Amino acid sequence: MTPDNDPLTHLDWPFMEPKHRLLACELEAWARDLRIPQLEDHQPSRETVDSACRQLVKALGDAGFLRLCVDLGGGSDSRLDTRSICIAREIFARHHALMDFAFAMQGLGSGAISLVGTALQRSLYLKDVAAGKRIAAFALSEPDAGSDVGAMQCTAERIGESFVLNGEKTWISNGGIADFYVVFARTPGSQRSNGISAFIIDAGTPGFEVAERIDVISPHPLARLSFKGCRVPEAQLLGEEGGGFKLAMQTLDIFRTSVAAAGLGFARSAMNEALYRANTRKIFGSTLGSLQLVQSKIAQMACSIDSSALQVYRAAWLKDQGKRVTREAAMAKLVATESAQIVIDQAVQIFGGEGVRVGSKVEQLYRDIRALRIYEGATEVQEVIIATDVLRSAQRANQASVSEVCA
Ligand code: COS
Repeated sequence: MTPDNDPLTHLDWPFMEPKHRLLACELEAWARDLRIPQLEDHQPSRETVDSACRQLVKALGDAGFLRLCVDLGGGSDSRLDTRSICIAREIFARHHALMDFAFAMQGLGSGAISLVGTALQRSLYLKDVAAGKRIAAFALSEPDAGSDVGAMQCTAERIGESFVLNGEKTWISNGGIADFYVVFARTPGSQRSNGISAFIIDAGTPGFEVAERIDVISPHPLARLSFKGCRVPEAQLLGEEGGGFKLAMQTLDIFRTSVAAAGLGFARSAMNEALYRANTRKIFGSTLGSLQLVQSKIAQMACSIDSSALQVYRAAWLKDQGKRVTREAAMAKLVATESAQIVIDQAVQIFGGEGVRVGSKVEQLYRDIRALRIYEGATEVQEVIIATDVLRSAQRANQASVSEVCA
């Protein structure tokens, strides 16, 4: 990384507190010094990726950083400091996509337990997740229910004091290496967002199996899961029976902003690479950076990065004030991931042929960013969420004039 583009200046913005700068410096030093040889492999096998993730989770747990995304306290989401989660994801993503992944999935996978877990569930699962001793996964999507969560078909039928699950989940991050999965399933016969409940299902529970491992362009553990007569005791029900849809949305409200932060981290990494290239590559008797067409790209990239950072930390700060941030989190995710894709593409362009060489940093980033525009709510879903909220606010505003609001 070049020293001329300080990626921590935004920590002086009023969204932040002194503790955030301290945290960022600690995370930065840790991420820089961590040595996991498998992370250097540019075309890793599935086994290499699994092993790297396990080591990362353990290292993050040993360092105490997983406590940032796991609420060991009393069950209110306000205990999770969203700005700290975002700072961590931004820094980790700038160093390595899998470092960010390992951190984020411990948070997302256990997020619903942090929000509504009973004292017993919290003590059985959260401590180990925070210590990096158990790997967590969030199982919401299905083959025919990705963006449209309400179309979910996986069922959970209550039989006495147990629930029996039947169906499938897919695109489940950490699938195959997780020790437990937070699985969403519906009461047979229920419709749309009604009747969906959440369950904690341990790996190895009879009737549950990892049906298929899925390989993707930015490798990380991912799988399709199958449930056939999978019986779990009532004690594994998470939150209220039928409260699963809102619980999933509330979990996503916290972590969507952090996906935006990861996009920001990838963009910063691409920017650093592009700046180094622009300042050192000789062309037409000078450097690449002296060409105005390259300067135009650098200017656009710098604007995009600052715009994304503003959106990310506005949403994170609002969440930390205890506000509902459905709209702001969706805006941050949309802006930061879409613009990171463009920033990285521009960096590849600045590198020319070297930018598409397998194993170059910008080539890796080009693959790493793509999924962020799809997972935890595709860009199009964020647009629906934002537009619905804006339209609703406009209807409310029709009833209250601006002068009334300002009075
Ligand atoms: N927090 C709390 N409650 C929420 C909520 C949120 N963020 N979003 C929706 N709800 C509530 C609504 O208020 C509504 O409650 P009532 O029935 O009491 O009125 C209920 O949940 C249903 O909401 P809605 O009608 O908006 O649901 P839709 O079926 O129209 O779906 C979208 C809404 C598209 C936003 C939802 O399906 C979604 O987020 N999809 C993307 C899913 C996703 O991110 N998948 C990736 C999986 S993880 S990799």
